[in-house]
Amino acid sequence: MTSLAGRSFGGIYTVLKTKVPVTVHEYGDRYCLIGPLSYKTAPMEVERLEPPNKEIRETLETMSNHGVKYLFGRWLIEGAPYVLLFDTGSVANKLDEWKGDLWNVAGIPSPPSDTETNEAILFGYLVAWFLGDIAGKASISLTITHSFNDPNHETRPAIIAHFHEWLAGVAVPLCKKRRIDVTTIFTTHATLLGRYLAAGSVDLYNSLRNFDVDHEAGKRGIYHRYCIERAAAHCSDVFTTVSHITAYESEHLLKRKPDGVLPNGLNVVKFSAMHEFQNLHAISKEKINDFVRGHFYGHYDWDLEGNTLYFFIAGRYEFRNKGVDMFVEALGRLNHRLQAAGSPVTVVAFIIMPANTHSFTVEALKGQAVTKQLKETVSQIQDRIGKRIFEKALRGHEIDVESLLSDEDKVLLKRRVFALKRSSLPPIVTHNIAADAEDPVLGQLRRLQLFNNEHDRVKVIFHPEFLNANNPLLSLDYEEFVRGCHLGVFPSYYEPWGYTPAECTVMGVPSITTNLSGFGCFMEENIENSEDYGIYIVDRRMKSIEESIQQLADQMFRFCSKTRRQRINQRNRTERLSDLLDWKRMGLEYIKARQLALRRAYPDSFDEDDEDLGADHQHVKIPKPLSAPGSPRFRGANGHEMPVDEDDEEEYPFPVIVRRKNSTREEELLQEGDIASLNKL
Ligand code: G6P
Ligand code: 1S3
Repeated sequence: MTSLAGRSFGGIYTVLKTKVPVTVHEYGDRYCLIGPLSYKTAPMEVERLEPPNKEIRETLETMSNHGVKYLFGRWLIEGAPYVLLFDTGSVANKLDEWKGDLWNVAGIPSPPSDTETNEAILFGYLVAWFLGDIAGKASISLTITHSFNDPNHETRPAIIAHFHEWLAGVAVPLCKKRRIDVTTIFTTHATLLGRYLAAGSVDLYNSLRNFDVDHEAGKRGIYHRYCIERAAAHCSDVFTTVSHITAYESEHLLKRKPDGVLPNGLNVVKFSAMHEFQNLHAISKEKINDFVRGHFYGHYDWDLEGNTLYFFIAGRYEFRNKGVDMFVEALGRLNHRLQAAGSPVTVVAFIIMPANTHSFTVEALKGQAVTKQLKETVSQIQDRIGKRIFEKALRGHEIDVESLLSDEDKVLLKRRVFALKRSSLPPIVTHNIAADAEDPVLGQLRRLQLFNNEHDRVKVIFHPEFLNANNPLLSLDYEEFVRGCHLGVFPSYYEPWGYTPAECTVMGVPSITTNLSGFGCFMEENIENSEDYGIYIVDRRMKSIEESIQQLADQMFRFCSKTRRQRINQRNRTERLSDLLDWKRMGLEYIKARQLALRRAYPDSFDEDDEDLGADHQHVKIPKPLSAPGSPRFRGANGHEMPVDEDDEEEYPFPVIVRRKNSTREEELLQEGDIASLNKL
């Protein structure tokens, strides 16, 4: 059974939603997700059903007799799992009683005014009530049966309750205190304190051992939340997190070393033909091109077809934690370097992060309107010219090119061209930002004078709203936009996992990440020379800030120096990594965690006493791709030589490298890069 916070907190929603198909594949209807009920979204997402299981029906009836409202049904997503959503508002009258109890049984305080914590308490008590009642029923049949090691051993039912994040964590200490017959797993996707500390000015990772955690949490007004998180970490049978970097952080900030790491996966949808994702890139890029033509009207004087690269950063607006500060700084340097090298390349860098705004700017809307008008006019004139040619040709007349454009057409065209003149530079932001003067992104763009001048080789567009295909400016969904871009740049400082570069990878879009992000570390551990596969990793751990910015600027510059052929080849390699991130593979770690939870709760049912989650077998990386003959170096307009990577040639399948003696089948497949077969093992 899985508990979830239900609302979308960053990528956690993605974890739970995308993991459903593999979990349903394993447990079928014995898998059920539990979350808080939102009357706004649930009717669209859940099909109401009578609980098919008698014990669940009885338990919910009892709860309902005590005033608890809930929705049981199927979550209408791939896998269609059962969900049980509790209306925390229906038990709001219990809040004081339960807060008092939480203090008495677990010593966890809760101030009156923190609504989020109050919600978490109500939800936690409802879940513990439900689990306690279900687990107490002698003939329970909604169970996750586990085949124990000994095939002759009588299988017995067990309930595994897996809790994600502190918001779902209150039930964990309650299960323990009440000795409810379930085994519990608690997964934290970040630590509360770590996120706060990182956003400040401390050197988080070098100071982790030294924080007075209670004091630091108290200073930030999150002591009570911290207590819930820490209690969940300590009271669970198995404690896990999403990456090694967050495991290290948890060990010092939550004072329990996680039993293992459960990295996040994705549902990888493979196209039947390899080139299809490349075609999608070209189609989506054309849509971005249209937007760019409109945005830069009057200043559009560069080669959009072959020499324009789209970079982007996207996510919640956390200036330092998500590394926007570093991205913008490095863009400033890239701009100078491209200019100095006389590069023909123009980079358009998008920052997609929601901020408080008062809608679109008039200038941004006008740009799209005047270009649209011009396009329509040209198309009408094209029609008229076509008719004229046809008529003349039909009558056997000579075609006089001069006369094809009528005087009216010429005037109309002139009017449209005049409308394209502008006295200002193309805007660096698409919306009116509420706190324009204090906005950190705008502040930094202004300080670096990244103003979209004609001589700038790096143009910037800050879009302070998430993307949507119905948006009048940039009419693309996020996925389409990512596909059309060339490079995602995510130089995060605090990133327990980081779905943005992972999503780029499965779409075959190269990206830049850091060795402070769970994803970056995972890729570093699994791939030799990850840059060859389009995964650039900035060292934010051992390098100074200045050195990291320089490294990021170098990586972007190197990317700009690639030929189209090299970019296409690199995208192919990036896309090949997607199997590595598939839940079919990542889900194996969840299976191990559940095994361990059962072993810990029911040790007598197991023969061995092997209590380990961390695989300590020899780790083999995906090797470097075959090196290919170097391509002719190309020179910038001023004759400077631009560096070119030696990765022109397609090389499929991945090279087979010499097998080591005694290597396991898994290692062999890894060495061959045959991740598809690896998943089937
Ligand atoms: C894909 C398409 C090609 C196109 C290329 C552009 O590979 O299949 O037809 O030429 O993208 O790549 P670029 O990196 O220049 O956007
Ligand atoms: C957290 O969400 P965030 O963006 O606040 O959980 C995500 C899912 O595990 C993870 O990808 C991300 O790094 C964390 O920070």
